[in-house]
Amino acid sequence: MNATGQIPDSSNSARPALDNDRIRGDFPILHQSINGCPLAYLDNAASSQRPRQVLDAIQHYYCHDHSNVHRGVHTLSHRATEAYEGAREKVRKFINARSVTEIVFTRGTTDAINLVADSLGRDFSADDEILISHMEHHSNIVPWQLLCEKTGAQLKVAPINRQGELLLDDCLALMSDKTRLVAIAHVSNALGTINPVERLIPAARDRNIPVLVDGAQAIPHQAIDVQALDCDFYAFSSHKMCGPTGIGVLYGKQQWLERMPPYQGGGDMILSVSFEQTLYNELPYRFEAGTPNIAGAIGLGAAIDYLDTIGMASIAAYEADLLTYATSAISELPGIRLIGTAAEKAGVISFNVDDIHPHDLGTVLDHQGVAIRTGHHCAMPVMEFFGIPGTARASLAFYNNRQDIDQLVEGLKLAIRMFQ
Ligand code: C6P
Repeated sequence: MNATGQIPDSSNSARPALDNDRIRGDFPILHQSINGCPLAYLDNAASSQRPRQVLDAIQHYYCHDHSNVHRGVHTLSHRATEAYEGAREKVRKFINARSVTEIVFTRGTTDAINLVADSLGRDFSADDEILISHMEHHSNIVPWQLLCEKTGAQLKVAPINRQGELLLDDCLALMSDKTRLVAIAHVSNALGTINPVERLIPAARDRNIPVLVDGAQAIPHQAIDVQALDCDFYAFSSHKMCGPTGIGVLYGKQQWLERMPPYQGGGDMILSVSFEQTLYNELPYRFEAGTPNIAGAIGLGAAIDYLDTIGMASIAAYEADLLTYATSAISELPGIRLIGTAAEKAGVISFNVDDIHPHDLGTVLDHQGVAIRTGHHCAMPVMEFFGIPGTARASLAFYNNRQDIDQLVEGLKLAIRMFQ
């Protein structure tokens, strides 16, 4: 899409190679009827679906290998530990981190960001500032507001334009000696905008400011190389990348994690405990207090294996083509207003239709078997910027196809007829 929201005609262009039929066969949940219609699942930004390979890995673990990790001398505990740490290595390789010591398992993106806010932010003061953007998810706003309440630090917000793009120069101008952290979404969940983190991070680096990238909506759609990005922290959730819920990752550069105090105390995060003194464990265990989500990590590892067999480059190319097709088809409908028309976009299409409430659109679509999300998408400041209560949002994954989009468009036509 270009900056004005015009979609080039791609109907005759060669379609990227990805065996969509075979891939769809891996996802049992897709093969069902909803309200008498085939399911068109277009709510992937909220949570993706899991292939059989991930379900099998979790079942195999519970049927054969389950025990607690890092604790037992018996065979099952060894197996569980090996599988759990094997998953950590898969994550390391997937994002090209230097070392597994930089991979902390969390409950998800929200938990990862809260970890950084609680731990890195512990010595922030009233002289300090945290810089975010106007398009952040609440998970990358509220933890910083809580930190500001606790420490007196100030939250600065970089502006966006009417296309939903970050105003990079304004963002850079907000960086100062007071800025202790920049925290920014790689991809906006409400708009689909891909932020120019490759340009923002070096600029922050020049000013010695660490950067946390909220990668929740980027990691399912493109290859991520944290060393090439040179970000200080990268947070993401497994459930948006075909893995289980309740598990996610905080990547943190070793130099930062080493300096950060633990944020939760308990088992496994210690080397020794006495009433006089407790010695904390090494990285990354220092940040993983208590019995972790072992099956979740193993499922995430299986999801990574699965994505690797398809290839993130193929996924990105396939989804870009589908996004162009979908945006073009939706744009042609009467009364459509696209919210988020950035030049660089991932597979999210947010829109409104005349004054039809997004929830009404979502309900009519559900009756047609089409699952989308409606509302503010946990990004209320974005909605306020555009002067709307919410949007209808269709979000894509590599297992979607043009039939899903056609079903969405037919459902929207019906809704438009009903509410006219
Ligand atoms: N966005 C959506 O429908 P958790 O809930 O911790 O897995 O992810 C939080 C989160 C953080 N940042 C971004 C950019 C996100 O999109 C999300 C989750 C979902 O858009 C659920 S609200």
